[in-house]
Amino acid sequence: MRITMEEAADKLMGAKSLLITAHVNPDGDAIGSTLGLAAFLQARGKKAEVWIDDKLPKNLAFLPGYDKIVRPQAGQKTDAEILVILDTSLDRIGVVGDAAKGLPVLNIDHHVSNDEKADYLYNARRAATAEMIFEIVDHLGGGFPPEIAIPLYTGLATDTGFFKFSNTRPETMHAAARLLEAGVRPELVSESLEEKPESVVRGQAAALQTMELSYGGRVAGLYLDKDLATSLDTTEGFIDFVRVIEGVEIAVLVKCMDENFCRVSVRSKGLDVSKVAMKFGGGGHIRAAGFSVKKPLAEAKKDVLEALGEVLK
Ligand SMILES: [Mn+2]
Repeated sequence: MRITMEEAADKLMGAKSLLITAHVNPDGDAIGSTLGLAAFLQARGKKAEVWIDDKLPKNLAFLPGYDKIVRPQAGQKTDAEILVILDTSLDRIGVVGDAAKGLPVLNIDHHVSNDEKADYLYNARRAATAEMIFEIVDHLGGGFPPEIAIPLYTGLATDTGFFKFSNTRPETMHAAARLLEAGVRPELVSESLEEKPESVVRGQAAALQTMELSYGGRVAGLYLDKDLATSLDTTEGFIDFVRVIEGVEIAVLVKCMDENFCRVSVRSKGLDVSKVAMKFGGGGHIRAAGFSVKKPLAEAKKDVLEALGEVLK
């Protein structure tokens, strides 16, 4: 059942003990909104625990409350009265769903794709779930001490690419401004989020060495062989290094995890690359797609470039 912000606030205030969770593979908004809400409820004298069924990103360790997040074991049970799911539907919370079986579910989420299976769903077009929590906390009053303000600001900042993406509305900036007034230091948040181990920066440099332009500069690619690909902790964001090159219409990352197994990501600025993914048995959207090719790097690269050539026609 869909409910309003005021009704969601009532549900939160009506419980003495709450279990709060968010999606697996958690991001800044998932962690920021859960920690901000938990801190608010604790300040109101409630028992509020955060359980997330996954490893947490290290670059969020600066958030107050991060250390208290529980990664539940399979079979672990909660004694909370209500399960509060943030930033996702019920389908992406891992074992927390089993731990809270039988409990009423309050779902607060800004994704339009929400499956609406929760008992109570507050869903609204907002830049981040953190923006929805900001509104609830503001509605209920009590201000924004650091343990609430810093996580909520982080959720807003990460889901909007630091207020760059099209989901950044005037209301988003107003909420962020209120959090700055409450004392959030934006430079400390961004410095913490952007910090990387030396190995990651060296990995980026090595990956960039493989950059090649094709089709007169309309396609830019990074082609990582097994040695390089398996030495990297992450390749998140690598494709954006080449996507921004002037004149590039399609960016591609080919990453061979084995002699005969390459993962491929493709991003376009408008051309439909989902067709290419489909051809190789993968999937995705018009501007972003992924698939794998069971061939060595040189052959996988040739096949992928050939298929991209069709898209450029
Ligand atoms: Mn979000």
